[in-house]
Amino acid sequence: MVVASTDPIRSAKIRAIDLPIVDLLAERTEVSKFLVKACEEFGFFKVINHGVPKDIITQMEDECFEFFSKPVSEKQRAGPPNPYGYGSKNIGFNGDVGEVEYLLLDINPLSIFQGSNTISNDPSKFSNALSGYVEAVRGLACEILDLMAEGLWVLDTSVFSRFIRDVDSDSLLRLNYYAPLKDRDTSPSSFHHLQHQHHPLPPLCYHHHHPHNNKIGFGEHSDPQILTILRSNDVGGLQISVDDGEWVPVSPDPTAFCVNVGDVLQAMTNGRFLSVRHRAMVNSNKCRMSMAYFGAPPLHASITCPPELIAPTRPQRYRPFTWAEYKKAMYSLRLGDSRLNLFRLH
Ligand code: GA4
Repeated sequence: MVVASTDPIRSAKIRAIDLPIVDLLAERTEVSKFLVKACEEFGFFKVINHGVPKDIITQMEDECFEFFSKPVSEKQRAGPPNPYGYGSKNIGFNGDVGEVEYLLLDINPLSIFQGSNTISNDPSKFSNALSGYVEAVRGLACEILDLMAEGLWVLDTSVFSRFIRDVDSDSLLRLNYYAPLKDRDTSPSSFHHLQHQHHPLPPLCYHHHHPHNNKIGFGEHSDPQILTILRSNDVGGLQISVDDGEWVPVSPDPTAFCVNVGDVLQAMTNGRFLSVRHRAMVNSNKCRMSMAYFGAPPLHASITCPPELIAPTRPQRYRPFTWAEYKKAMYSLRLGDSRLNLFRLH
Protein backbone atom coordinates (compact mmCIF):
# COMPACT_ATOMS: atom_id res chain seq x y z
CA MET A 1 0.00 0.00 0.00
CA VAL A 2 1.46 3.33 -1.04
CA VAL A 3 1.22 6.03 1.58
CA ALA A 4 1.11 9.57 0.27
CA SER A 5 1.63 11.79 3.28
CA THR A 6 0.10 14.83 1.59
CA ASP A 7 -3.06 12.97 0.73
CA PRO A 8 -4.65 11.70 3.96
CA ILE A 9 -7.77 10.35 2.35
CA ARG A 10 -7.33 7.73 -0.28
CA SER A 11 -9.47 5.09 -1.75
CA ALA A 12 -9.61 1.37 -1.15
CA LYS A 13 -11.71 -0.49 -3.63
CA ILE A 14 -14.48 -2.40 -1.92
CA ARG A 15 -16.49 -3.59 -4.87
CA ALA A 16 -19.04 -0.85 -5.31
CA ILE A 17 -17.79 2.08 -3.28
CA ASP A 18 -14.52 3.44 -1.98
CA LEU A 19 -14.08 3.58 1.76
CA PRO A 20 -12.01 6.60 2.83
CA ILE A 21 -8.55 5.90 4.24
CA VAL A 22 -7.23 8.46 6.66
CA ASP A 23 -3.47 8.68 7.18
CA LEU A 24 -2.86 10.13 10.63
CA LEU A 25 0.69 11.13 9.71
CA ALA A 26 -0.56 13.56 7.09
CA GLU A 27 -0.84 17.30 7.64
CA ARG A 28 -3.23 18.05 10.55
CA THR A 29 -5.65 20.50 8.91
CA GLU A 30 -5.89 18.25 5.86
CA VAL A 31 -6.62 15.23 8.07
CA SER A 32 -9.33 17.08 9.99
CA LYS A 33 -11.03 18.29 6.80
CA PHE A 34 -11.02 14.82 5.29
CA LEU A 35 -12.26 13.23 8.50
CA VAL A 36 -15.29 15.53 8.42
CA LYS A 37 -15.95 14.67 4.78
CA ALA A 38 -15.64 10.94 5.51
CA CYS A 39 -18.05 11.15 8.46
CA GLU A 40 -20.59 13.17 6.50
CA GLU A 41 -20.52 10.94 3.46
CA PHE A 42 -19.87 7.46 4.85
CA GLY A 43 -19.85 7.48 8.65
CA PHE A 44 -17.06 4.91 8.23
CA PHE A 45 -13.37 5.15 7.39
CA LYS A 46 -10.10 3.30 7.80
CA VAL A 47 -7.18 4.74 9.72
CA ILE A 48 -3.58 4.01 8.85
CA ASN A 49 -0.41 5.18 10.60
CA HIS A 50 -2.52 5.16 13.74
CA GLY A 51 0.39 4.78 16.14
CA VAL A 52 -1.00 1.82 18.09
CA PRO A 53 2.01 -0.50 18.56
CA LYS A 54 1.75 -3.84 16.85
CA ASP A 55 2.67 -5.83 19.97
CA ILE A 56 -0.18 -4.21 21.92
CA ILE A 57 -2.61 -5.43 19.26
CA THR A 58 -1.03 -8.88 18.99
CA GLN A 59 -1.08 -9.44 22.75
CA MET A 60 -4.78 -8.63 22.94
CA GLU A 61 -5.59 -10.71 19.90
CA ASP A 62 -3.66 -13.67 21.35
CA GLU A 63 -5.72 -13.43 24.53
CA CYS A 64 -8.87 -13.23 22.46
CA PHE A 65 -7.94 -16.32 20.48
CA GLU A 66 -6.93 -18.21 23.59
CA PHE A 67 -10.28 -17.49 25.20
CA PHE A 68 -12.42 -18.55 22.24
CA SER A 69 -10.32 -21.72 21.82
CA LYS A 70 -11.48 -22.99 25.21
CA PRO A 71 -14.17 -25.61 25.61
CA VAL A 72 -17.69 -24.13 25.76
CA SER A 73 -18.18 -25.12 29.38
CA GLU A 74 -15.12 -23.10 30.36
CA LYS A 75 -16.17 -20.11 28.29
CA GLN A 76 -19.56 -20.19 29.95
CA ARG A 77 -17.92 -19.51 33.28
CA ALA A 78 -17.45 -15.97 31.93
CA GLY A 79 -21.14 -15.58 31.11
CA PRO A 80 -23.96 -14.76 30.77
CA PRO A 81 -23.48 -11.29 29.28
CA ASN A 82 -25.60 -9.22 31.66
CA PRO A 83 -24.43 -6.79 30.42
CA TYR A 84 -20.75 -7.91 30.49
CA GLY A 85 -19.43 -11.40 29.93
CA TYR A 86 -19.43 -14.27 27.46
CA GLY A 87 -22.34 -14.80 25.12
CA SER A 88 -23.07 -17.14 22.25
CA LYS A 89 -25.76 -16.56 19.60
CA ASN A 90 -28.09 -14.52 21.82
CA ILE A 91 -27.60 -10.79 21.45
CA GLY A 92 -29.08 -8.30 23.92
CA PHE A 93 -32.20 -9.13 25.93
CA ASN A 94 -34.98 -8.97 23.36
CA GLY A 95 -34.61 -12.09 21.29
CA ASP A 96 -31.93 -11.11 18.75
CA VAL A 97 -29.68 -13.93 17.59
CA GLY A 98 -26.61 -14.28 15.38
CA GLU A 99 -23.92 -16.79 14.50
CA VAL A 100 -21.38 -15.29 16.85
CA GLU A 101 -19.61 -15.86 20.12
CA TYR A 102 -18.53 -12.79 22.02
CA LEU A 103 -17.12 -11.35 25.18
CA LEU A 104 -18.28 -7.96 26.42
CA LEU A 105 -15.72 -6.36 28.71
CA ASP A 106 -16.07 -3.61 31.27
CA ILE A 107 -12.92 -1.53 30.74
CA ASN A 108 -13.16 0.60 33.83
CA PRO A 109 -9.63 0.28 35.32
CA LEU A 110 -11.11 -0.92 38.63
CA SER A 111 -13.05 -3.75 36.98
CA ILE A 112 -10.48 -4.99 34.48
CA PHE A 113 -8.65 -7.38 36.79
CA GLN A 114 -11.75 -8.60 38.63
CA GLY A 115 -13.51 -9.66 35.46
CA SER A 116 -10.52 -11.50 34.04
CA ASN A 117 -10.61 -14.27 36.67
CA THR A 118 -13.26 -16.23 34.83
CA ILE A 119 -11.82 -15.41 31.39
CA SER A 120 -8.21 -16.47 31.65
CA ASN A 121 -6.08 -18.97 33.52
CA ASP A 122 -3.58 -16.16 33.84
CA PRO A 123 -5.77 -13.21 34.86
CA SER A 124 -2.92 -10.74 35.24
CA LYS A 125 -1.62 -11.51 31.73
CA PHE A 126 -5.14 -11.01 30.38
CA SER A 127 -5.78 -7.81 32.29
CA ASN A 128 -2.38 -6.38 31.30
CA ALA A 129 -3.08 -7.06 27.63
CA LEU A 130 -6.57 -5.61 27.97
CA SER A 131 -5.53 -2.43 29.75
CA GLY A 132 -2.64 -1.86 27.32
CA TYR A 133 -4.96 -2.25 24.34
CA VAL A 134 -7.75 -0.14 25.78
CA GLU A 135 -5.37 2.67 26.71
CA ALA A 136 -3.94 2.70 23.18
CA VAL A 137 -7.28 2.66 21.34
CA ARG A 138 -8.78 5.21 23.72
CA GLY A 139 -5.84 7.50 22.89
CA LEU A 140 -6.49 6.96 19.20
CA ALA A 141 -10.21 7.64 19.62
CA CYS A 142 -9.47 10.90 21.48
CA GLU A 143 -7.05 12.03 18.79
CA ILE A 144 -9.61 11.33 16.07
CA LEU A 145 -12.40 13.09 17.98
CA ASP A 146 -10.24 16.18 18.54
CA LEU A 147 -9.39 16.28 14.84
CA MET A 148 -13.09 15.99 13.99
CA ALA A 149 -13.94 18.94 16.26
CA GLU A 150 -11.18 20.97 14.58
CA GLY A 151 -12.49 20.08 11.14
CA LEU A 152 -16.00 21.16 12.19
CA TRP A 153 -14.64 24.50 13.47
CA VAL A 154 -15.99 23.83 16.95
CA LEU A 155 -14.22 26.15 19.41
CA ASP A 156 -13.93 23.68 22.27
CA THR A 157 -12.02 20.97 20.43
CA SER A 158 -12.33 18.49 23.29
CA VAL A 159 -16.17 18.48 23.37
CA PHE A 160 -16.31 14.95 21.97
CA SER A 161 -13.17 13.38 23.45
CA ARG A 162 -13.90 14.71 26.96
CA PHE A 163 -16.58 12.07 27.46
CA ILE A 164 -14.35 9.13 26.74
CA ARG A 165 -11.42 10.59 28.73
CA ASP A 166 -13.72 10.90 31.77
CA VAL A 167 -12.96 8.35 34.53
CA ASP A 168 -16.69 7.58 34.59
CA SER A 169 -16.86 6.93 30.84
CA ASP A 170 -19.14 3.96 30.08
CA SER A 171 -16.89 2.70 27.23
CA LEU A 172 -16.54 -1.03 26.62
CA LEU A 173 -14.62 -3.57 24.56
CA ARG A 174 -16.30 -6.31 22.56
CA LEU A 175 -14.41 -9.38 21.34
CA ASN A 176 -16.18 -11.29 18.57
CA TYR A 177 -15.51 -14.72 17.19
CA TYR A 178 -17.29 -15.87 14.03
CA ALA A 179 -16.60 -19.54 13.34
CA PRO A 180 -17.20 -20.73 9.78
CA LEU A 181 -20.53 -22.55 9.65
CA LYS A 182 -21.00 -26.29 9.56
CA ASP A 183 -17.28 -26.80 10.03
CA ARG A 184 -17.04 -29.49 12.58
CA ASP A 185 -14.40 -31.37 10.64
CA THR A 186 -11.92 -33.16 12.84
CA SER A 187 -8.89 -32.73 10.61
CA PRO A 188 -7.17 -29.39 10.99
CA SER A 189 -6.03 -29.70 7.37
CA SER A 190 -5.97 -26.08 6.40
CA PHE A 191 -5.76 -23.19 8.77
CA HIS A 192 -3.38 -20.80 7.08
CA HIS A 193 -6.04 -18.13 7.45
CA LEU A 194 -5.41 -17.95 11.16
CA GLN A 195 -2.93 -15.36 12.19
CA HIS A 196 -1.62 -17.14 15.22
CA GLN A 197 -0.85 -20.64 14.20
CA HIS A 198 0.99 -21.47 17.36
CA HIS A 199 -2.33 -21.67 19.18
CA PRO A 200 -4.40 -24.81 19.36
CA LEU A 201 -7.32 -24.56 16.96
CA PRO A 202 -10.68 -23.69 18.42
CA PRO A 203 -13.22 -26.46 17.84
CA LEU A 204 -15.06 -24.82 14.94
CA CYS A 205 -12.14 -23.43 13.08
CA TYR A 206 -11.39 -25.89 10.34
CA HIS A 207 -11.22 -25.02 6.70
CA HIS A 208 -14.07 -26.16 4.49
CA HIS A 209 -15.81 -24.93 1.38
CA HIS A 210 -19.25 -23.43 1.56
CA PRO A 211 -18.99 -20.92 -1.24
CA HIS A 212 -22.45 -19.39 -1.00
CA ASN A 213 -22.73 -18.87 2.64
CA ASN A 214 -24.49 -15.71 3.65
CA LYS A 215 -25.33 -16.37 7.25
CA ILE A 216 -25.52 -13.33 9.45
CA GLY A 217 -23.05 -13.25 12.32
CA PHE A 218 -24.23 -9.99 13.87
CA GLY A 219 -27.35 -8.40 12.44
CA GLU A 220 -27.78 -4.91 11.08
CA HIS A 221 -27.63 -2.07 13.57
CA SER A 222 -26.03 1.28 14.24
CA ASP A 223 -23.61 1.64 17.15
CA PRO A 224 -25.17 3.60 20.01
CA GLN A 225 -21.98 5.18 21.43
CA ILE A 226 -19.74 8.07 20.28
CA LEU A 227 -17.07 6.32 18.24
CA THR A 228 -16.22 2.69 17.44
CA ILE A 229 -12.65 1.58 16.75
CA LEU A 230 -12.64 -1.86 15.17
CA ARG A 231 -9.77 -4.18 14.52
CA SER A 232 -10.24 -7.50 12.78
CA ASN A 233 -8.03 -10.30 11.58
CA ASP A 234 -7.53 -10.74 7.84
CA VAL A 235 -10.97 -12.28 7.34
CA GLY A 236 -13.75 -10.16 5.86
CA GLY A 237 -17.36 -10.07 7.01
CA LEU A 238 -18.15 -6.46 7.88
CA GLN A 239 -20.68 -4.83 5.58
CA ILE A 240 -22.02 -1.31 5.64
CA SER A 241 -25.35 -0.07 4.41
CA VAL A 242 -25.21 2.68 1.80
CA ASP A 243 -27.98 5.17 0.83
CA ASP A 244 -29.68 2.95 -1.67
CA GLY A 245 -30.05 0.12 0.83
CA GLU A 246 -27.22 -1.85 -0.70
CA TRP A 247 -24.81 -3.78 1.53
CA VAL A 248 -21.18 -3.02 0.79
CA PRO A 249 -18.40 -5.25 2.12
CA VAL A 250 -15.45 -3.65 3.88
CA SER A 251 -12.18 -5.30 2.94
CA PRO A 252 -10.29 -6.62 5.96
CA ASP A 253 -7.00 -4.91 6.79
CA PRO A 254 -5.29 -6.05 9.99
CA THR A 255 -2.83 -3.15 9.82
CA ALA A 256 -5.59 -0.53 9.85
CA PHE A 257 -8.42 0.30 12.22
CA CYS A 258 -11.91 0.67 10.88
CA VAL A 259 -13.61 3.58 12.61
CA ASN A 260 -17.28 4.51 12.62
CA VAL A 261 -19.52 7.22 13.95
CA GLY A 262 -21.98 6.18 16.67
CA ASP A 263 -25.49 7.52 17.39
CA VAL A 264 -24.24 9.87 20.13
CA LEU A 265 -21.78 11.51 17.74
CA GLN A 266 -24.52 11.90 15.15
CA ALA A 267 -26.58 13.70 17.82
CA MET A 268 -23.60 15.80 18.98
CA THR A 269 -22.90 16.95 15.41
CA ASN A 270 -26.58 17.86 14.94
CA GLY A 271 -26.95 15.13 12.36
CA ARG A 272 -23.95 16.15 10.23
CA PHE A 273 -22.04 12.95 10.91
CA LEU A 274 -23.81 9.71 10.08
CA SER A 275 -24.14 6.72 12.37
CA VAL A 276 -24.35 4.14 9.62
CA ARG A 277 -25.99 0.73 9.84
CA HIS A 278 -23.67 -2.21 9.47
CA ARG A 279 -23.62 -5.97 10.04
CA ALA A 280 -21.16 -8.86 10.13
CA MET A 281 -21.46 -11.92 7.93
CA VAL A 282 -19.99 -15.33 8.70
CA ASN A 283 -17.19 -16.31 6.35
CA SER A 284 -17.73 -19.68 4.70
CA ASN A 285 -14.20 -20.95 5.21
CA LYS A 286 -12.39 -18.91 7.77
CA CYS A 287 -12.70 -17.72 11.33
CA ARG A 288 -13.24 -14.02 11.74
CA MET A 289 -12.09 -12.39 14.93
CA SER A 290 -12.74 -8.77 15.73
CA MET A 291 -12.19 -6.43 18.65
CA ALA A 292 -14.40 -3.37 18.90
CA TYR A 293 -13.80 -0.51 21.30
CA PHE A 294 -16.95 1.55 21.89
CA GLY A 295 -16.16 5.01 23.27
CA ALA A 296 -19.13 6.12 25.37
CA PRO A 297 -20.06 9.05 27.64
CA PRO A 298 -20.45 8.77 31.43
CA LEU A 299 -23.99 7.65 32.37
CA HIS A 300 -25.12 11.06 33.57
CA ALA A 301 -23.43 13.20 30.93
CA SER A 302 -25.83 15.44 29.08
CA ILE A 303 -25.60 14.95 25.34
CA THR A 304 -26.14 18.12 23.30
CA CYS A 305 -24.51 19.58 20.23
CA PRO A 306 -22.16 22.57 20.44
CA PRO A 307 -23.82 25.89 19.42
CA GLU A 308 -21.51 26.27 16.40
CA LEU A 309 -23.32 23.36 14.77
CA ILE A 310 -26.77 24.95 15.00
CA ALA A 311 -27.83 27.52 12.40
CA PRO A 312 -31.11 28.87 11.01
CA THR A 313 -30.59 26.60 8.03
CA ARG A 314 -29.73 23.72 10.35
CA PRO A 315 -31.94 23.92 13.44
CA GLN A 316 -31.28 21.73 16.46
CA ARG A 317 -32.32 18.22 15.47
CA TYR A 318 -32.21 16.24 18.74
CA ARG A 319 -33.34 17.09 22.23
CA PRO A 320 -30.66 16.91 24.92
CA PHE A 321 -30.53 13.52 26.64
CA THR A 322 -28.30 11.58 29.01
CA TRP A 323 -26.40 8.45 28.08
CA ALA A 324 -28.37 6.63 30.83
CA GLU A 325 -31.61 7.58 29.03
CA TYR A 326 -30.19 6.43 25.73
CA LYS A 327 -29.07 3.09 27.16
CA LYS A 328 -32.52 2.50 28.59
CA ALA A 329 -33.99 3.00 25.13
CA MET A 330 -31.40 0.77 23.49
CA TYR A 331 -31.90 -2.16 25.85
CA SER A 332 -35.68 -1.95 25.48
CA LEU A 333 -35.49 -2.19 21.67
CA ARG A 334 -34.34 -4.78 19.16
CA LEU A 335 -30.84 -4.70 17.67
CA GLY A 336 -32.01 -3.36 14.31
CA ASP A 337 -34.39 -0.72 15.67
CA SER A 338 -33.60 2.94 15.22
CA ARG A 339 -33.07 4.52 18.64
CA LEU A 340 -31.89 7.99 17.75
CA ASN A 341 -35.20 8.87 16.10
CA LEU A 342 -36.86 8.72 19.51
CA PHE A 343 -34.85 11.80 20.45
CA ARG A 344 -35.55 13.82 17.29
CA LEU A 345 -37.15 17.19 17.72
CA HIS A 346 -38.85 17.49 14.35
C1 GA4 B 1 -24.60 -2.74 19.43
C2 GA4 B 1 -23.16 -2.22 19.61
C3 GA4 B 1 -22.38 -3.00 20.69
O1 GA4 B 1 -21.96 -4.25 20.16
C4 GA4 B 1 -23.22 -3.23 21.96
C5 GA4 B 1 -24.45 -4.04 21.57
C6 GA4 B 1 -25.41 -4.45 22.69
C7 GA4 B 1 -25.13 -5.87 23.19
O2 GA4 B 1 -24.68 -6.71 22.42
O3 GA4 B 1 -25.43 -6.09 24.36
C8 GA4 B 1 -26.84 -4.28 22.10
C9 GA4 B 1 -26.66 -3.48 20.77
C10 GA4 B 1 -25.22 -2.97 20.80
C11 GA4 B 1 -27.67 -2.32 20.64
C12 GA4 B 1 -29.12 -2.68 21.12
C13 GA4 B 1 -29.12 -3.66 22.29
C14 GA4 B 1 -27.79 -3.57 23.04
C15 GA4 B 1 -27.63 -5.55 21.83
C16 GA4 B 1 -29.02 -5.05 21.74
C17 GA4 B 1 -30.01 -5.73 21.18
C18 GA4 B 1 -22.38 -3.84 23.08
C19 GA4 B 1 -23.89 -1.95 22.34
O4 GA4 B 1 -23.49 -1.11 23.13
O5 GA4 B 1 -25.09 -1.83 21.67
